[in-house]
Amino acid sequence: MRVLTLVVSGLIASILLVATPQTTSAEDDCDPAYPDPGMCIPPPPPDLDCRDITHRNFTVLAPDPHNFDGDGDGIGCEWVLPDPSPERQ
Ligand SMILES: [Ca+2]
Repeated sequence: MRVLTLVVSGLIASILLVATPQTTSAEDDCDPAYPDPGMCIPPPPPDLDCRDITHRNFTVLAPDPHNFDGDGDGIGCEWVLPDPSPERQ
């Protein structure tokens, strides 16, 4: 009876482990089209735009699922708009 209790406890523990969301696989969700160090952009969905991320001028490989490299030169989000804040004189 003690053995059965141990087996059941083990099964319950296993089920709980499996049911617990894994947070350590975040890097596995990085899209290989954006391989620069320190970058981790997940593949769509959702489709992201440059304004949705903080990275600029990063390497983009085909097929560029987010279309960060609109002009196809292999560099993503390099068309940063000028700072709209007025210059102090
Ligand atoms: Ca580009």
